[in-house]
Amino acid sequence: MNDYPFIPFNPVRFSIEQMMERSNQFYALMQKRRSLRFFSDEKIPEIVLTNIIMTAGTAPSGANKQPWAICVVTNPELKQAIRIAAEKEEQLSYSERMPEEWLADLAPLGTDWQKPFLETAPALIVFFKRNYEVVNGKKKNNYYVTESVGIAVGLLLAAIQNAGLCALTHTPSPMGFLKNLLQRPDNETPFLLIPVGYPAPDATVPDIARKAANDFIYRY
Ligand code: IYR
Repeated sequence: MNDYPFIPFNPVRFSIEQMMERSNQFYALMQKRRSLRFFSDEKIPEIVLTNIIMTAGTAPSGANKQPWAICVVTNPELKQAIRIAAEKEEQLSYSERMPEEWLADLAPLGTDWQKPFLETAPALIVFFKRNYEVVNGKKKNNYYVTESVGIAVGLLLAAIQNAGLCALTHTPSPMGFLKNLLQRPDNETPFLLIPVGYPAPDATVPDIARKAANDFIYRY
C-alpha cells in the first residue's frame, strides 16, 4: 500500500557542452567562497534571504522528514543579545575549555572570543536540528538528522554565494543559549549560527588554500 502516488519525474537536462560550461562556472563561483568575519551592516533584501533559506529547504532528508527549523534574526536587540551570550561562552572556551592543540590549529585563522559580526551582519540564520516531531502528543522519530541538516547548510552556503553574499559558519560552544533566546521547543537542538551579509569594505581573509584534487579524490 503506497500512501503517496508516484508521479512522472521532470528532470533538468543539459547538453554535454552545457554541462561542462555550467559545472565549470559553478565550481569557479564556489571556489571564491570564503568564511567571512568582517561584515558591512548594509541590509539585504528580505526576498533574497527567503530564497536562500528556501534553497536550504530543498535538501534531501532521512525519510523526507525535513528535520530542521531555520530561524532568521534581523532584530538589532536580539542580535546584540546573541552576541553577548555567544561571547560569554567563547571567552570561557578560548581561555579554559579548548585544548592547546585546538588553539594552535585556530591561531593562523586569527579567531578569538570576540564576535562583533554577530551584531554587524544584517541577518543571523540559526539552524536547529529537529530530533523528533510530536504528532497528536506522540513522539515521531526523525532519521539521519545531523546528515540532513548538514546538507541543508551546504545548500544554504551555495545559495548565499550564488546571491553574491558572504557568510560564516559560526559554532559558539555550547550553543544552548540560542535555544533559550529564540525560545525553541524541546525537540530542537541548535546546530549552526550563520551571519549573512555583504563584506565590510576593508574585509580580510586568511591566506589559506584548498586541497588539490589529488589530495582528496580517490578514483577506483
Ligand atoms: N567556536 C569558536 C572556535 C572555532 C572553532 C573552529 I574548528 C573554527 O574553524 C573556528 C572557530 C569560534 O567560533 O571562534
